[in-house]
Amino acid sequence: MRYDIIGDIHGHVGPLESLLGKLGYRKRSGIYRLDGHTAVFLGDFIDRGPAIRQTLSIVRSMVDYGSALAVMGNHEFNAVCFNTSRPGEPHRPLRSRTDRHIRQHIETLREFRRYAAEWREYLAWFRRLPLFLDLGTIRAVHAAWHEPSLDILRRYSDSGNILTDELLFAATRRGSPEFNAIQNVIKGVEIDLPGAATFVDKDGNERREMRVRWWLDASASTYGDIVIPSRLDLAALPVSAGDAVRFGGYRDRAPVFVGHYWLEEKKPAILSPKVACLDYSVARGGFLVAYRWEGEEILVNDHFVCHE
Ligand SMILES: [Mn+2]
Repeated sequence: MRYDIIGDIHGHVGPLESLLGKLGYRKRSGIYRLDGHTAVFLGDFIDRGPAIRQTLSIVRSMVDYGSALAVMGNHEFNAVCFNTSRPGEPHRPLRSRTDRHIRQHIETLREFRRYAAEWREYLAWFRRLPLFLDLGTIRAVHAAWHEPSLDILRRYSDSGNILTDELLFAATRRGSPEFNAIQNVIKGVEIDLPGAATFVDKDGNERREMRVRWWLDASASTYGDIVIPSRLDLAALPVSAGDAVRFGGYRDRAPVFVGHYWLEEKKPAILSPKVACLDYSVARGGFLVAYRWEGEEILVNDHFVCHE
């Protein structure tokens, strides 16, 4: 089986159809497919973009038909939490409705304003998306293949790593092992910045945690080496012993594909011989990117395909 792994779409249906076409998928009876190939979507179908309903319709029809697989992104997880309350507390959604959370989700809410039943159906479908996929020959997860976290999630479901009610409620209690596991796997492994250092994220929010390059093999020596994105003012700052940031790297046989990191390079490149990120910021003027996997254990740069 060949896999075509596809990064974060965020409602950009034009690039999605153009990329599927470029990969050779054709619409038959309304569903994109290509014999001998399975598409693997890495999550983050919704929010930000101009055509979220159409994007969901294409992705879901392919998954239902069997021409694609999909994992859950942090935007789908957040949508489930935004629209679900704890039992007995109907007015307290699992994700608080702050301005920041509404802003992140507003395009989806707008598009589905007049399609409430359809939106509820998609929320139920999100709940059935695996949190990560181990296909034997390759692995797919939205942000990080972090074994200790995956082990925590595996306890909840022996049938595909689904967000069960029990896991959902545990994972939305800040500080619980399940909360941290979901954070690591679908939002990215983060560290606190040293001292009073902060940075401003792409939405203009000031943060004091940063995502780290979990796939790195060597133990890192400066914060500039380990954080995403690289920051000049952190580049020379040595990692403190107290932080004890050590990277086991990723060395398993099966390559891992992730989305999530809003990469900005004009030419996609592997992160390591075993890890590739396919999020090249289509929702910010970048590209929708796929990787055509043909059986290789060591990933290669000429297997990336851009939507234009
Ligand atoms: Mn994401």
